[in-house]
Amino acid sequence: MKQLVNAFLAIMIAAFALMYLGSWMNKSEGYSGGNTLTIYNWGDYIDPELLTQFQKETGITVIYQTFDSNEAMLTKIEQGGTNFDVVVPSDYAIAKMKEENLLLPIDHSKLPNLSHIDSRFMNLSFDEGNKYSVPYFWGTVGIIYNPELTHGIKFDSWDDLWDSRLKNNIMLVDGAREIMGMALNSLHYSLNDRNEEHLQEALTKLNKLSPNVKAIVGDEIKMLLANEEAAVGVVWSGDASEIMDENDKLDYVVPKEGSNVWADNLVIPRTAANVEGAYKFIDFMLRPEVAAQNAEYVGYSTPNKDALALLPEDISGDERFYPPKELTDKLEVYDNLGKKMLAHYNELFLKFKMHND
Ligand code: N2P
Repeated sequence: MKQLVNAFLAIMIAAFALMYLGSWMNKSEGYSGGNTLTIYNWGDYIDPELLTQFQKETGITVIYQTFDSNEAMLTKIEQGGTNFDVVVPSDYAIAKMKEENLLLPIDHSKLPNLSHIDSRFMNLSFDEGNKYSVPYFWGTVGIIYNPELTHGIKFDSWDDLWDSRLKNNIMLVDGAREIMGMALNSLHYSLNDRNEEHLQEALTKLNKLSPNVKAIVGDEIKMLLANEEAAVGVVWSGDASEIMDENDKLDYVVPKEGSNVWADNLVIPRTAANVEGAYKFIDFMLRPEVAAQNAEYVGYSTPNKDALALLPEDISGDERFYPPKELTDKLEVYDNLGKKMLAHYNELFLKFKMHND
């Protein structure tokens, strides 16, 4: 028994010593625990070198967490108990967060580098005057395909995906809005349609796609398509550009029935713990050299005009990933459908996913 008590005491002493050492080490960095910045971003959506550079320049320690859909991010922030300093939602998610009073207004005077953003990407309907959000990346949703494996199909229409020759050969991005939107667009409805009959029609049509669907996947979709695990994918434009960097046989199109044009922006949640740090980080990401390096690394399209000017012509001149305004004006932005309708879209997408299992 005595031995047991001694062992217990030894463990307690060791634990206290470790706790003391931990707090001493924090202090010895010269910053209190407050000098950290917590970022919540999509997976594969930043060049990690830039985080290192930011930490070196500012002495701020970055804590970095990722999500793979707006829905997952929204659920987490709506639940409360988080203290992210910078988050990267898409357009409709920003509208929803504004409505729910989850965001801090942005003081433009603290962001001198905001002047580098192309006016085309400022003042968009989800956040007029950019009161709460700062452009980060933008793009479309479309079809990536391998011409050698797809029987000469052009993929200029969403309906091409239902071609029976593509059996078990398509991968879909795991996003409720993206896949419901694709089905609605294929039926010539808006990707923001709220009509129950149209939504059920979209689900029925999606279920008919199941024989062709090999998998519904997150960020791994890039690796899988580059390795030719499937001949076709429905993906975000920037993922397509990354895949095509790995495997130049592939091509990317936005089908003629229309699709989604989206904008991901940096925001500061109301519960942020380090607002000054958040401004420093956002302004850092807006620097043309930083934004250009980031765009080259992640493969997505930058809204930063002075960064674009720094990119090689084969990137900035590629209209598949930098479509002109006349073209994107014909595409749709996701509306904030409201809590109930968004949940309904999620539920229909889940039904389709279960149909695929
Ligand atoms: C990056 C995801 C991009 C999100 N992995 C498109 N809104």
